[in-house]
Amino acid sequence: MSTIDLRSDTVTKPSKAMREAMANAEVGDDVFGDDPTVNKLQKKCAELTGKEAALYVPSGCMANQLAIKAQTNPSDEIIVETDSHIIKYENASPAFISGVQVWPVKGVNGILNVEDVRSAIRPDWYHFPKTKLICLENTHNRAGGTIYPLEDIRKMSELALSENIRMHLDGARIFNASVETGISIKEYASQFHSISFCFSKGLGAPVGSVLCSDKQTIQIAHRIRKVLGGGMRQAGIIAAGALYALEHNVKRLKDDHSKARFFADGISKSNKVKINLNSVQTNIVVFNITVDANVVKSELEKNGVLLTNEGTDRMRAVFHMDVSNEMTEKVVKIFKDFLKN
Ligand code: TLP
Repeated sequence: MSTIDLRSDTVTKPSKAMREAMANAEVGDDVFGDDPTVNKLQKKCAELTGKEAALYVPSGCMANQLAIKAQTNPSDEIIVETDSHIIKYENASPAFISGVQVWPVKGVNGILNVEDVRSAIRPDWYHFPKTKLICLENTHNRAGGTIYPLEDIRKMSELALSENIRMHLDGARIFNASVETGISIKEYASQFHSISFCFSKGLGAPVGSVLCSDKQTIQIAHRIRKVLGGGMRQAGIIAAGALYALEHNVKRLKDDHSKARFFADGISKSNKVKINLNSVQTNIVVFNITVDANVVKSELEKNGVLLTNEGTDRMRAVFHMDVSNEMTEKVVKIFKDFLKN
């Protein structure tokens, strides 16, 4: 029985063609700045986002944390959506690495209300930290892959500009947003001082993320990457996978969105599932369930289907290139059969 792994789009394995591109990559020592493939990737990402410079890093967490560290000082404050990856899944790194305080603001489906953010910005007073950075997430993972509307982003960046606050986008899955809306990566990135995105999620590369910003911010991030032990040597091998992903795996993300939609529609027919179908906008499906999610998870596992749960009533299924349409149909059937009993 083959496994259908819906735990994350991070589980994708490099295709044969991607592996070939990786095997044939020209390499050098990237800590000396000598790796031609890493340099090519960084140049391409800077162009793609319309930023001055880019830095290839091992993970999305590192990209976010470098962005925070490079744009704040210890004792500053950053505003981040309550359910964001930065708050939920990065081990309080803003406190640990940057010495900043995170001020969480609750959004709806991951989207922040500009007025809520306005009231969270600290007035200039010696008792208060300085608000230095606003971080948004697009698509929003925990909200179920929701797309941050460009109009809302624009309003936020106008506010940030007027308050002299910088803006960072955790764009781990920005390509999912871009293929779905038709809005270019450059257009999204233009509203932010820095943007990070991942090659190792829906794009199907085995390792790596990138941080794009102005030259000065990237220079600082480069030093901090070294501090954190993130300097990589012949990284061209993995960067070649990332380049391959940008060339071949972007448009196809739409297929993942269709599979997610098919799955969501299918399971929504069960009265044991509570799902907001409007939140299913890309490749992630987050839903509530009235049966103990731990039980659902282990029963599905027996049928070769892997999902994740948070607590006893919330589950997540993520669609990606290693899950075919047939597999998706099979999962819906297994799921419905299980819930019937
Ligand atoms: N998300 C992972 C887990 O960490 C939850 C997943 O399976 O979805 N930003 C966002 C929005 C992310 O979803 C993730 C990873 C990251 C950053 C961090 O990327 P990595 O795992 O490369 O450090």
